[in-house]
Amino acid sequence: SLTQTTFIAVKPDGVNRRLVGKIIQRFEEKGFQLVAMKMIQPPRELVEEHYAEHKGKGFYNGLVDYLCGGPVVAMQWKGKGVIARSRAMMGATKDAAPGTIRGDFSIEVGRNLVHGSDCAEAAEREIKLWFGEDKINYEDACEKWIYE
Ligand code: YYY
Ligand code: MG
Repeated sequence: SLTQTTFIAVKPDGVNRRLVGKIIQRFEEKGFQLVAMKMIQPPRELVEEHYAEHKGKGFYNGLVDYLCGGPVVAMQWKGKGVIARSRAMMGATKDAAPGTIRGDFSIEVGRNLVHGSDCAEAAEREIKLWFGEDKINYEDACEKWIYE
């Protein structure tokens, strides 16, 4: 539905490589609506909670170090099917296809630039974790040109 909202984050490699603008532009051009955004150097506990599902895996500690290793641009994007559609736009976790954000701008799985919630439950959990209630519900003035 139109009211679906997802959590998207540009990871520290994306910020340091000056790709924040390009990544935001992809979601803007698609027609999704930006409803919250902040830059944060995330505390370790936040990242551990965010990636709790991966705790104990071989890549977990490196993953947490990577996310904590610089600023993250945390965002909420709203739109029809935004959770699945933004995942498709990001590309697969490993060996993402050309044309996707990861496929066009990254090589390694551990430097894959962006995070996006993988289902509605994850989106709700991640938004609460990173933003609490903080978002702006403003009228989308071009909605009728994006949706039938
Ligand atoms: O949701 P997504 O980011 O595409 O992948 P996940 O399977 O949730 O893994 C989270 C994160 O962990 C991934 O973006 C990179 C890293 N990672 C890794 O470094 N090595 C792996 N074999 C799998 C995942
Ligand atoms: Mg994931």
